[in-house]
Amino acid sequence: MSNNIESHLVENRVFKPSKVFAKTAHISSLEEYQELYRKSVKSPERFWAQQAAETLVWRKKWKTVLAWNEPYAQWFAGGKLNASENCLDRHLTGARRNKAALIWEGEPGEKRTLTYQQLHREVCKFANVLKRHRIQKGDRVIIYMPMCPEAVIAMLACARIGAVHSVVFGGFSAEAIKDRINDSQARLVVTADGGYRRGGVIPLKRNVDEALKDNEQIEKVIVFRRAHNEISIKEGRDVWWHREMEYVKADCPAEELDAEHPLFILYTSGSTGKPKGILHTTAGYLLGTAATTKYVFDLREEDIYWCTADIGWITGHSYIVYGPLCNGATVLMYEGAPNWPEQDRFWRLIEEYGVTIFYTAPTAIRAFIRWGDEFPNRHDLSSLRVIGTVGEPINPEAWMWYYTVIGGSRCPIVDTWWQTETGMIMISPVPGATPLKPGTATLPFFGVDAAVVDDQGNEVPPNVGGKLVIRKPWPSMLRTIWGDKKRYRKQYWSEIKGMYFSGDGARRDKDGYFWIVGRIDDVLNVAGHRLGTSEIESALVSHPAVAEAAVVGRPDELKGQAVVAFVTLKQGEHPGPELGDRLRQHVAQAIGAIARPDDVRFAEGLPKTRSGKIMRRLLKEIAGGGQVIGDVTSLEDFNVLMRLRGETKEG
Ligand code: 7RM
Repeated sequence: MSNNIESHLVENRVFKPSKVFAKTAHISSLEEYQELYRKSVKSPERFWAQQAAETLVWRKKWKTVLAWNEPYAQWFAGGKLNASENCLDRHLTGARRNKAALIWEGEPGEKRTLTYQQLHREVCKFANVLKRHRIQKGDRVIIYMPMCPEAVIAMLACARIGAVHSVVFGGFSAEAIKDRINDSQARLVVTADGGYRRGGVIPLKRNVDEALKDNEQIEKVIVFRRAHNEISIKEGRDVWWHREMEYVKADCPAEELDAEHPLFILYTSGSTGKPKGILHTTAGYLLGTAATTKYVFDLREEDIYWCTADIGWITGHSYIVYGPLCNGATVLMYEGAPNWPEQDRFWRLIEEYGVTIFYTAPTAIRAFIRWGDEFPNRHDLSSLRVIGTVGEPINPEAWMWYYTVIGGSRCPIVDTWWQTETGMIMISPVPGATPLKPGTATLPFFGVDAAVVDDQGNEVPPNVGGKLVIRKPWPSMLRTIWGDKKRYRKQYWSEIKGMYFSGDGARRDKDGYFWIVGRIDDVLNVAGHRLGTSEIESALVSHPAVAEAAVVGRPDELKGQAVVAFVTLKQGEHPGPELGDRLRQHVAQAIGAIARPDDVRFAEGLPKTRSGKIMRRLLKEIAGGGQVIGDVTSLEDFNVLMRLRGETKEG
């Protein structure tokens, strides 16, 4: 069994759903979840067909639920619908017409609310703007916008006419825009003059200008005026959003589209070089995101729902736009940074708007912990009823903090595991039903046949690590990598025969709960023991001095790999050899001597992607004493990398 990833960290805390919560929840007991789950994976097609009939509005019903020709899936073939109609028009016939769809706050403090009717009107108008510029069904449109309602309007306007949007995160550079324009062969870019972040203005239009140097392919750039910063306008190419909106009618019937019509391409940085354009299609994606939004967040008509992700990330697509709006929810959207003007901005927003559902990332939670409890403690957070996390494993100590300080020991935490590729949440508690344990995403969503397997595809016994796979197709799965079928098959469908391989390592405990141990590529091999990164990191974070930790392997003659830990400390803690020794000891005690770090290196920050994931690949290159040679375009803060390179060993 030496091939398997070992697991040594034990977590015994369990939090059962409260009776009060369960009473009104969509799914109100573990038995109910289990029964529904069992049926749903026994015949997923029946489950999803029933959901599709309940959840979506169709122009024409499908003929076949699933046509599966591995690795290509077609869901609801023969069916016709429109995603924008499902998110807007369907809500206009009753009381929801005047319900807030989007409540927006800009970083400087402006406030706007758009009802479903108002949002519908804006989307129709902007769809007509796109049509005026000869954008048609199937054309690709790049959206490079700040977090403001117009970003959502642009996405839904594309969906309305069958154009394929590709949102580029507003923090990405000109280089990244250029790559994505080239790969998608887009003809039009929607952007803004600028957007606010931590008191400054990000010059979005300037980045677009740079990306478009020597570019012949882009015919039009539509510029939304947000920050009033100075920009240059290229005659004939660049037009103002507000001017364009003056010329068009508010009437734009939604195109009737095939269930499998492409909805969007979203680029994710692969581990090497070229970004992958993940393609999602209409019906299956919408169904997966809508159903999970309803059950995982236990969504109700009166909720104020806030997901803090950027719209340029899959979490923004699925859980700010398509999932919530398809359900007719009220979505809060905030433009800026959590620490502007002070570190209590998020808590201020929750109090002011009475947010009931809050969804954020472990990286943010670890930052909140570092900043201190005084910031959330200044505010009344009692409106919250469900809180969630996504993006990385959440360390049990961070989970406990989130549970008590933010959730008031009252709100279930939904730790949601999924990927850009999966489109929807795949493994997560269902609040009201699933007993929670700090650090695990718990159990699969209905219709999701997730498993932990060895290299031959056999399920491994409880508490043995292996590869996290999905054994049956699901509606919101990616359909391909844009323009690269070969890579699609190789990356996801070749590792283990007949199964989708996620790239993650995991184990299941005796209750069947999934514990993500990290990316398979990051697994360490120490003297013949295969160790996932997340347990060692969690052990470090459980020390009171530690804010954040990342563990990587360094080549070692004796052991194969030595364990190197990069650690950032909480405010007021001081780095030094003595603390380094204490941390090494702490890990040995929590997990065992095999996991004791050989080096502890203190850092001011860790290199992260824009969505907050620690980039262990870079740390590995630094720990090995080598050059950082890989792709760094997705790195959030280049200075962090520079500082780390200059760091001397302290532990
Ligand atoms: C939604 C998103 C996907 C990768 C995935 C994991 C990691 C995400 C969790 C998690 C542990 C979680 N899409 N990941 N959620 N690991 N627990 N709840 O993040 O494409 O950007 O990343 O993120 O490694 O494979 S993503």
